[in-house]
Amino acid sequence: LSAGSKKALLSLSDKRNLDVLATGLRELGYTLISTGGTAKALETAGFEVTRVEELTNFPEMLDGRVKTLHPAVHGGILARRDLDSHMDALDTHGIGTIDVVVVNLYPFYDTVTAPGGASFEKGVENIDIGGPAMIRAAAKNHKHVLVVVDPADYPTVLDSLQGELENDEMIRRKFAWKAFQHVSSYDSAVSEWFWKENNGGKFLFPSELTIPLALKSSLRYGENPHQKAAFYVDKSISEVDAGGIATAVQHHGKEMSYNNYLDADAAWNCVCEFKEPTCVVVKHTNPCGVASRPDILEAYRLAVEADSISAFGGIVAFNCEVDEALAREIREYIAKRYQENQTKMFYEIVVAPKYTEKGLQVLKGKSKALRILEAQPIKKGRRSARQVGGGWLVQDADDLTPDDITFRVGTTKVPTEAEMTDAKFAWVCVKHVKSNAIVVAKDNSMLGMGSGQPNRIKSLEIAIEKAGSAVKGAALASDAFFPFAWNDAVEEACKAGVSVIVQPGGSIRDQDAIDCCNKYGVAMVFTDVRHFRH
Ligand code: 93A
Repeated sequence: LSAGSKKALLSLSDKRNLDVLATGLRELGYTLISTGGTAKALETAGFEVTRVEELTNFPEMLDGRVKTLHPAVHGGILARRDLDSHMDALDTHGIGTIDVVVVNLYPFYDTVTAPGGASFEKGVENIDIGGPAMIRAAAKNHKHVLVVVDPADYPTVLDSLQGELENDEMIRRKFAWKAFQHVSSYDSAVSEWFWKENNGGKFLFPSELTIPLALKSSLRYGENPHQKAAFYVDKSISEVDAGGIATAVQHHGKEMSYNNYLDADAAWNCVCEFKEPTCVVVKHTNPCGVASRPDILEAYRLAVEADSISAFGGIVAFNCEVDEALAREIREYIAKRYQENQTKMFYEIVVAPKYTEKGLQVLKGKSKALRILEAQPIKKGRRSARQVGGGWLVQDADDLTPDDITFRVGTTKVPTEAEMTDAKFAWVCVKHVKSNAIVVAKDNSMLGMGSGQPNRIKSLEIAIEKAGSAVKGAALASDAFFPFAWNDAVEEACKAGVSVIVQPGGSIRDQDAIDCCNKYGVAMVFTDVRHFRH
């Protein structure tokens, strides 16, 4: 092992993106040092590797329980390069410095949560000891050693190892912070698992209502400037798999605020419901425009037009790539309402799963402010938590989609195929609107919505008013049942001219609602599932 060359120690259970990392490190002149499995994977991929055993002059022993727990490894990581006494000690013992440490840990979560479960012994065997020791050592000595725990960071890491970034202490501190977080959430999962096992309980994590949290960032302030705030991420699923707004990459724009995160989350969760190319516009956590079209440009225009006044200053989400044409449309589109004074639309955030290079460039444009997020769909089976005075309410996320439920026709009039499609579209939208929620939709576009009113009929009136003349022949969805029909919400919807109403049912007056629809020749479809969003 040549004394002069820079060295990177790689010990990885999750070997994703290993070739990207190894290629980059080799190009930068690093010698690769690895533990057994990682070394084998590197050799198979054609890389030259030094095995840890060659450093320690010790074989990996005790079935791998002792691989890297050795002064030749930990001395090489922990030595202060700025202290002669440390460097002399390395010399005396023939130990070389290690400059980059890339480790991810035994898959403890995945093992103990695997379908069918795992034995206690198997859980114990998957508690990583040597990995966290190296991560903590490298993070402690971050001034001299770059520590990496997340395969998603490899491209950034490679950038940070060259040019003027190479010795940027703040970058190194950021990686060290992430490393300590990684180890601490790993250990809290282990301790929680022991607690459950000791108490005879099954470790149901992550479907059980336990959320291990790790600080992601502090925020400038909370909902209002006088409230301090921070953002914590749910560590129950590895960061690479988690998806959702917490793991979104911000390509551009002002720092994300507390309210930005809330709104971006609402927009992203809603747009991810749709399979067709879809655009969702959100204002204050409520979707005010939703449209699906094969042509995403058209979907975008329709989503904005649905309520162009509210769209101003809103969040725009897409479930498909933003290319140059779409980016131009986002920047240039002037909604009808603003045509007179030629005001362009202004948005707080654009969020999408992907951007072309040109698309990003156009979106960045002249505006420094626009926040551009790249997010991945959130995994099903997560939990949501809300705070109440002195405690937290935790529940499974509302993951139900139209594919999971049966749409049961209750009226004489059976909806046409197109009307049923409209009903389902409205039903998906209404799930994302605050209760009491009413949505009017047609042809895969939301035409109007009423949200957050303490009185269902008020929400309905607002939705119908927003839809205007387009309400005729449209579908109307209600997040919960109608307590009254005659002279109330159902009759008002019928009189407004909707063709189909979709609702969960379950009221003692469901029959009134059906009778009322029958009188007006409107179809009523029951879902037997409620979508409250309080
Ligand atoms: O069993 S350990 O706790 N003892 C160790 O000394 C040790 N050193 C690295 N686990 C240890 N590791 C872990 O092995 C790493 O954290 C990594 O997850 C894994 C990589 O092993 P391999 O390269 O053989 O696949």
